[in-house]
Order: sequence, then C-alpha cells, then structure tokens
Amino acid sequence: MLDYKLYYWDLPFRGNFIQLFLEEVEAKYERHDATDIYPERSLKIKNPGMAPPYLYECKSKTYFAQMPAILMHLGREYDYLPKRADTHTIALKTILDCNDVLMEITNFNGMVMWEKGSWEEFRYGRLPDWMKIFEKTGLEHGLKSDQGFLLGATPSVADIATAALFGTLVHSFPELQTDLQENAPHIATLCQRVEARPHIRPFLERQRQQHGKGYCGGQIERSLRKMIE
Ligand SMILES: N[C@@H](CCC(=O)N[C@@H](CS)C(=O)NCC(=O)O)C(=O)O
Repeated sequence: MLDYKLYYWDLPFRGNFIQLFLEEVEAKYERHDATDIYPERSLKIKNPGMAPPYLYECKSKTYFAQMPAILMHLGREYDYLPKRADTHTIALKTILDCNDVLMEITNFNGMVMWEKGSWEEFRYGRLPDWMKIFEKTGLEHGLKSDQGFLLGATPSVADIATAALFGTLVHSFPELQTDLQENAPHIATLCQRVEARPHIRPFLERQRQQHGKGYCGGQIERSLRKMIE
C-alpha cells in the first residue's frame, strides 16, 4: 500500500528535502508532477498551500504544504526528531535556515536575476556565513569529520535537510565545493556521509544520471550558472 504522494517537479531543489527523507525511511511513495495541484488546485485541496512541495499522506488522507512542516511531520512519524525539547527546536530552526538559504540563493524565487555585484556580495558574504552557522551547530553537538550527526549521535531530519541543501548545491554547482570545504569542512563530509546512506545513495545515483546537475530550473538557474560557471 502506498504511504505518500509527493507533488513536485522533476528537480531536486525543494523536493529533495522530502524525497531524501522518504528514501531514507523506505516509505512507499510516488512522485507526481507539481502541476497536478499547482496552481489550479492549490486552493481546492484540504489544508491548502501556496506552492509545491505538497505531500499527500494516504493513511490520514491529508495534504501537507510548506517544506519545513512536511519534514517535521515525517520526522515525527518515523522517529527522526531529537528527544530533548531544545534540540528539537534546533532541528526546526535548521530546516528553516535551509529554506532561507534556498530563498536567498534563488534571489527570492527568481524575483530578480543575479548580477555580478549582488552575486559576489552573496557568495562571499552571506553564503559563507550560512555555511559557518551549520558548521558551528554541528561542532556544538559533537560532529566529527568521519562520525556523528548535526545534532548528536543519531541521524535526524536536520541531517537530511542539511544534505538536501548543501549536498545538492555542490553537486549542481561543483565550483561551490571549495566554498563549503573552507567554511564548513565538517558539513561537507556530513553531506557525503548522508548521501552515501544505503537507501539514499541509489536514489541520488538514479536522479543524477537522469537529470545531471539540474538544480531549481528556469531563468534563475540560468542566471546562477552564468554567475558561477
Ligand atoms: N515556503 C514554501 C515555499 C514554496 C515555494 O516557494 N515553492 C516554489 C518551488 S520550490 C514555487 O513553486 N514557487 C511558486 C509560487 O510561490 O507561486 C515551502 O517551504 O514549501
């Protein structure tokens, strides 16, 4: 029996946050194109949401929107949330940080295309600061280069989100690998370890074989590539 239906485009960007998690826990799910809901049906579903990703949970017959809410829901369902209240809050904060980085790197969903000046300000200003934030969080919770996770000894939704953010970014834009290595060396190896997990690795291999370095698509991806490559 099917557990979930994920509505997103055939691109990693925000979808992989959910898809890596579903793969990790071996949930039975189908990916459907985002256009099955967005934009025409967005207001008609139960618990309407403004934009993809949408996750339909078969057992509760419920739609969930907003990537961080979806991940927190799945984290609870599959016991991938820290037990302590403060660490649980840091897990949510980490996913929200990821979503902020996605907004910033796409210049607020492609509202304005990148130009050399603004891109360099971001790449050498806020982006390294974001990377350092993740690195410091990991180190504060005992992350080592070859062991440990972002928020302690066991994997949580925060690790899936971190890998979906930075693992995807450096795969799609290998030029940024040095930036990550310099500013967040432990996060760089954490992403590699999460991407190598037994149920995640085959999924990423298939996805990357099919879609190469595709990231968020559209004009904004072209604008990003013009800046970086
Ligand atoms: N805060 C939402 C943002 C959703 C979002 O911006 N989705 C993008 C694709 S990744 C989109 O389809 N935007 C079009 C729109 O907002 O109408 C989330 O985290 O899920």
